[in-house]
Amino acid sequence: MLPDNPKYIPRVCYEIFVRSFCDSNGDGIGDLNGIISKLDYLQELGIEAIWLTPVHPSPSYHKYDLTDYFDIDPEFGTMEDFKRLLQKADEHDIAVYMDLIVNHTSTLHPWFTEARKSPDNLYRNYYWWMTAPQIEELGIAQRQTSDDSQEVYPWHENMDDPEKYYGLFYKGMPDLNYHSEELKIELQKIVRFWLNDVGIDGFRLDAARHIFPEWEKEWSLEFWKFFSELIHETKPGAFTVGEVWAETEEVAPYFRSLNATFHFDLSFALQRILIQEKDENLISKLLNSYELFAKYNPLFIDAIMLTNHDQERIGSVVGNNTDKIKLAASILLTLPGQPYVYYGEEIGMLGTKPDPYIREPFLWTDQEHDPDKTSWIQAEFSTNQTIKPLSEQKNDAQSVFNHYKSLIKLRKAEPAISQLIAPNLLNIDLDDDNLMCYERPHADKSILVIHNLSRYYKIIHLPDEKKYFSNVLFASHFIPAPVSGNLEMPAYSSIVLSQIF
Ligand SMILES: [Ca+2]
Ligand SMILES: [Ca+2]
Repeated sequence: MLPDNPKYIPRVCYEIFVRSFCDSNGDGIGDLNGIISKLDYLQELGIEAIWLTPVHPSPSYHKYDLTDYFDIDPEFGTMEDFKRLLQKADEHDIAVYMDLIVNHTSTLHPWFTEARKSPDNLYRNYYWWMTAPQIEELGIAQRQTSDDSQEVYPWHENMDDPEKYYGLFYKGMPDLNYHSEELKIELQKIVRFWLNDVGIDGFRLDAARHIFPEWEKEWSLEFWKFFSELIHETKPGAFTVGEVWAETEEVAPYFRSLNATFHFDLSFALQRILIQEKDENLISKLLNSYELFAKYNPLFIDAIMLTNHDQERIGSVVGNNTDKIKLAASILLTLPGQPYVYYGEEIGMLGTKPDPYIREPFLWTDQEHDPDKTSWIQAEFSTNQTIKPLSEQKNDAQSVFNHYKSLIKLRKAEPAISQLIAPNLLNIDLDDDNLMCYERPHADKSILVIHNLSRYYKIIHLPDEKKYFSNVLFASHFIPAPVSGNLEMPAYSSIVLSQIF
């Protein structure tokens, strides 16, 4: 069964790393009331849905290793705060998607503290256990690292237990085993609780391709079928967006059961294009991926992003070049799909790994002791010396913030750009690798987009059959309207054109 078509699909989304976004109570840690206080800001930016990184009780700063599926970590607030966030977000026409981690728990989750006690414990089969000879026989003692896990030895010792447990990401995150019918019943309770009792709008699904381990990979797709049916029974139209961190071919089958999946291949392609300042047939590759996705689900939604909380920030990828930071946004926000802006991208925040430094405090103002600013970590990359805070950018028409805001406004105003189902996209070849040009055809009003990816000044000659695109809807720099199809474009500039009616 295909997932239910959501009743309303947000056109521009925003990922919030909760700990770093906004602090409401002076402890230096971002929290739910902090997010509530910034809903006006998010609405001004044009955001229609927020994805919150995990909010459940957890011993870590990132909280991807949870100890309780039914509560809120006290560092972030209370269940009452969470419900108020949902209500206030709704008043701002912003949907809320919660990160749901079904692949693993913390070793401190009561299921695991029970399971590790003995092989005949009632919770033992919630996790994966094997003896060393069994692991050897299956040849699964070691694995190749992947973009989403650096773990080479996924089997971990449990004190003097003859069996080891499986933890794909690291020893503090034991993988759950959905061969257990009891565990599936627990999952049903979790999903019903958050969708119906609490009332969230959807889930971002963590580590979706790893639900079953590598030697039983085919079961992961079965699991999501079960999950999709569970959503259908619980709250039809609740939104699901999966983290399937893999190549497009491997991602596509997940559309059978999920509304959307994140497009990692596109994210890395965009980064390469920006670094190399050259196109690599991106539009043709995208069209191929759409064809593949549609085979599994004609209503597929391509969840697109420049980067997320697991990737180096786009500002650093492009060497903190403001023009290229804007160019990245111009491409993302004019391509088909459902864009996810990673918090801070809209002010050009920087950061490279290790992970905490791609998750630094949002810079709201230039006050040294801004009460909204989180301080759980000393920022190395995004400081008042390197980044203009939001308060300054708001008053600067040329700022990265106003660039994002204008593009999001344009996207929402133009159905050709924001069309989500059945992506409308045509490659226009301008015969120059430094340029990228595409059309977003639409019955009422088609749009033509051109980017100069390079440091060179370019004069562009539109093909004869596209010369009627002469009305400038948006330009990143001052770009005169094309005269008989000829157009001047400075370095790293973008222009969005329509017909003159
Ligand atoms: Ca706080
Ligand atoms: Ca797993």
